[in-house]
Amino acid sequence: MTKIIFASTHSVAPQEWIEPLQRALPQTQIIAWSQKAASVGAELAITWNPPQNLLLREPTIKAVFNLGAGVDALLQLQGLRPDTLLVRLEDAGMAVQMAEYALHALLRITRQFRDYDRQQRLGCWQPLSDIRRDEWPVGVLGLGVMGLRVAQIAASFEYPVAGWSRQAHTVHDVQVFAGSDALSAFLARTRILVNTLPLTPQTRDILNAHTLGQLRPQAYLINVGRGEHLVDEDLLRRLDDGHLIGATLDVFREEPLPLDHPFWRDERIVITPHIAAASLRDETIAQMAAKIRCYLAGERPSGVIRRDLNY
Ligand code: OXD
Repeated sequence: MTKIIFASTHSVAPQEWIEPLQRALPQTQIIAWSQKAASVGAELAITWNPPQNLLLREPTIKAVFNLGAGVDALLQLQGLRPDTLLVRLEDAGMAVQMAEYALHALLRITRQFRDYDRQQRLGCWQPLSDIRRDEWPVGVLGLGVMGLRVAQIAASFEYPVAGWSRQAHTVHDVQVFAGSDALSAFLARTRILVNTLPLTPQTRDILNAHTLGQLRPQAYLINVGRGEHLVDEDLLRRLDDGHLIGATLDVFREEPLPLDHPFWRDERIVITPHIAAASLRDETIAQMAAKIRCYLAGERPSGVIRRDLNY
């Protein structure tokens, strides 16, 4: 019987995941990771932000199935071999949440709800200027499942939308900029920047004083990728010099965001605790079980990470 280790440093109640997974995969034995236990001889792992020593303690693991879309934590596992298969969650209800989150942040700025909140506190009845969509070009960094959905929802609300991705492709109503040579042109036409990129050595620190400074004046940042994409001090610098008017951040270099971090007290920044797109339990379990069944049948599941690209 195939042994699968379930290792999630985020799950307070792993049994809530293990029991339905076990029902969906009766031909396997799913065992909860315990930091103190000895190796169980697992062949597969189901993980979310797993402990760093997972693969050192379970060297027989051949494939790791990730309960989220971003696999940056898996790529940092000690003892990761080039032939270990890494499989990520695909959409499973996350893309619509991501689009909803980005749209909410976008509308809050462009429809001036932030200003109406302030006015209400002052008892002030004052219609502000009408929206001009051409003044709010939206740019989405990354056109994977999440980025595409964000770009499409913004386009459906008639904002001018562009996307930046590694490879050129055609997306209805979205101007696509491809490759590093096109990044400056993409940034120069963008005022609302939404980051949905995967975290790789190439994208780490991509949101820095230089790139943020290339955006249109009075720009706004929405970061739903990873905290390590953003150089925190550079965002504050660009807010202080007025080039950016604000930011909505869902992800941070350190999570939970430390209480003494300046972002907490900055009125220009909206903070949420990494909730933009949650892995919904039922959808996630159904998809993961299907991928594992496919793998056990000797086939290649979808969502395998290309190790040359790190996503
Ligand atoms: C993910 C996430 O990668 O929620 O799925 O951050």
